[in-house]
Amino acid sequence: MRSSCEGAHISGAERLLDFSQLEDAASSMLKRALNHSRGVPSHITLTLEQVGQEQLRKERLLPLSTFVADNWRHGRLLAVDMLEGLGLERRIVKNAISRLAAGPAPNHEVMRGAMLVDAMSGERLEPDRMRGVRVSRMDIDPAALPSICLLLDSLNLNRQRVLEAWVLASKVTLYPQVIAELCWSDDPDYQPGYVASAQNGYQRITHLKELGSSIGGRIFFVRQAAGLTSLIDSLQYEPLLFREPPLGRD
Ligand code: WAQ
Ligand code: MG
Repeated sequence: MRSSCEGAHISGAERLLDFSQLEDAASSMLKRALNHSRGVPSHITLTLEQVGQEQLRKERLLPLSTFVADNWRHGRLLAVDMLEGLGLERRIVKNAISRLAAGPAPNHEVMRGAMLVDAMSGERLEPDRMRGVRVSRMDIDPAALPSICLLLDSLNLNRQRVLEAWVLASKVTLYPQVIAELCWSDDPDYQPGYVASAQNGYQRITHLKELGSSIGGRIFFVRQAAGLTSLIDSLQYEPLLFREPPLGRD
């Protein structure tokens, strides 16, 4: 689903579901589009595409952890430190964050998809700078949903938003070209965000932006332009279902 108002992005969401769930999911997507803190849409698009079972890949969610930051400035410093700890250059990380915070699209609005940033040069790599790269075709494996909800319950995090971001980050960081993802929401009432990486998992940070700001987005730090087309293709089209994170860490 994606929704917009006079061309400006309001919200979006993607699912990967069995036929039997399509009606209910379409109805809840519509409800979601119509009741959003970023505003009332003038356009809503629902796209449904068939994916063959034989293409379906199953993987595990990233281990999840939460870091408390007193405020968004502290949270961003923490994020920069985490990204630097993954081998990224501090200057490149800070510059990418500034661009996200200023509104990543050329008109300084939010993008529908993510920024792709070359980890070596800091260069923006997404082919369409208005749109960004939108990750799709991922969900929780229905067989694993009850235990994943229990796990989130035990952490007091059983919310659709957390589940969806966790799934998205678990898909993005599966590809070896991606070193890390940084995200915070564009919803004015939601301050948490995360740094995700195959190395350190899904690391939530309780405050990554000021309350009331409608500027948010995602940055994928990638190894280099080589293989970029196939990476973007996989992010957009490879169907993936996720099961519980590996035991031993939470
Ligand atoms: N693919 C690429 N980029 C996306 C996608 C996607 N499927 N969905 C959203 N984005 C980008 C887009 O630029 C949005 O403006 C931005 O991310 C924010 O999207 O553990 O709610 O759906 O507490 O507002 C993270 C923390 C919440 C969750 C993220 O993002 C937690 C969130 P939102
Ligand atoms: Mg949003």
